[in-house]
This record gives sequence, structure tokens and C-alpha cells, in this order.
Amino acid sequence: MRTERVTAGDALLVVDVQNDFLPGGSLAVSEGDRILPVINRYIEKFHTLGYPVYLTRDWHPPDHASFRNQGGPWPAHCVADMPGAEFSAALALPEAVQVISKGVRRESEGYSGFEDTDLQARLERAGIRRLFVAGLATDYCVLNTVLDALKRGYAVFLLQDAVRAVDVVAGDGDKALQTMRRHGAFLIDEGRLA
Ligand code: VGL
Ligand code: ZN
Repeated sequence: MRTERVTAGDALLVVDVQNDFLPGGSLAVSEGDRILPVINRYIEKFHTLGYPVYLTRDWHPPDHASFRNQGGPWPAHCVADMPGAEFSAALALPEAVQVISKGVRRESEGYSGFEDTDLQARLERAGIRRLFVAGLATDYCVLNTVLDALKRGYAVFLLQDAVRAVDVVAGDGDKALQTMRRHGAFLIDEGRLA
């Protein structure tokens, strides 16, 4: 791990911290709630320094192709405008936060925050070159968002203490971390962010 100082051109990207992915939700990530205070401290840090905070949200139609009743792998989750799709009430969000909805079309898988969204255009407009990524779930939306960001030339710092995995198969989350690292992401935590 390396130590990083947050600087101009940096942004915090918080992936899918929504009720359905938290304990009690329809696709709950175990211990997902444990990262909420950590994410709040990251948000506070970026916001205080004047650097942007982007939040992605899974924002599916009721007949999204990823739902089991549509032949997909997942229970219904994060249906647009339903309580399960809301950001956790335990998140402390500044007013200036930017929200990116993904998986909006029935056939758009939406694992990556870059898939069928204007995230890249927004980042370019803001002069962002480095992304610090937190959220849920390590082995799906975090993984795909990070790999897409790396492909697009962003430097990516994965905030290891602020992610949790679905672990459909035990070890998936750890494998995802290794995959992100292999593709060039730096794994860091709070203690190494100045
Ligand atoms: C996610 C499964 C289905 C995620 C979203 O946010 O990681 N996982 N939809
Ligand atoms: Zn989804």
C-alpha cells in the first residue's frame, strides 16, 4: 500500500450505498453497514477540501433483466423511486453531491457506473484524473466501475476499508480486489490518505 495526498483533480466515487444492498435489504451485503461511518469520513474529507463527491445508484425498472422473475441472477432490487433504491439514511451527504443513475434501461446491466451514463463526461468537465472508490459491492459494481475507470485512463485508488463483497461464492471479494490490483488500481485505506 502507498500513502496518498488528496489533491486537485481527485474525486471520491461512492458506489451503490443503497438500502437494498444493506442489512434488511433485498440483496443485502453482509456487514455492508460497517462501511457507512468510514464512507462518511471520506465524504467529509473530500467535501471539506473542496473536491467533488460522486454517488452512483442502481436504478432499475421493475422488470429489469437482472431480476430472477425476468430470468436474471438477482432478487428484485433497487427499483427506481422505491425505498430500497434510496441511499442509506446513515450517509451524511453534502448538498453538492452528484448522483449517477445506472442500470436504468431493462437491458442495461449497470454493474459499471460508466455503462450508459454520463459519468465520464462529468468527470472530464470537472478535470478529474484520479478516482478514490468506495461502496458496494466489491465483487460486482465496485469491480466493474474500477475496471472501466482504469480502461478509460483514470488512476484508481480502491478504498479497501470502505467496500464489502456479496461473496456469492466465498472469496469473490478477495478475488475482485486482486483483479483490480492486477489491472493497476492501488489499494489503500483511511490511514494512508493524507
Ligand atoms: C450490484 C448486483 C446487482 C452492485 C448491483 O451494486 O454491486 N450487484 N446489481
Ligand atoms: Zn442491480
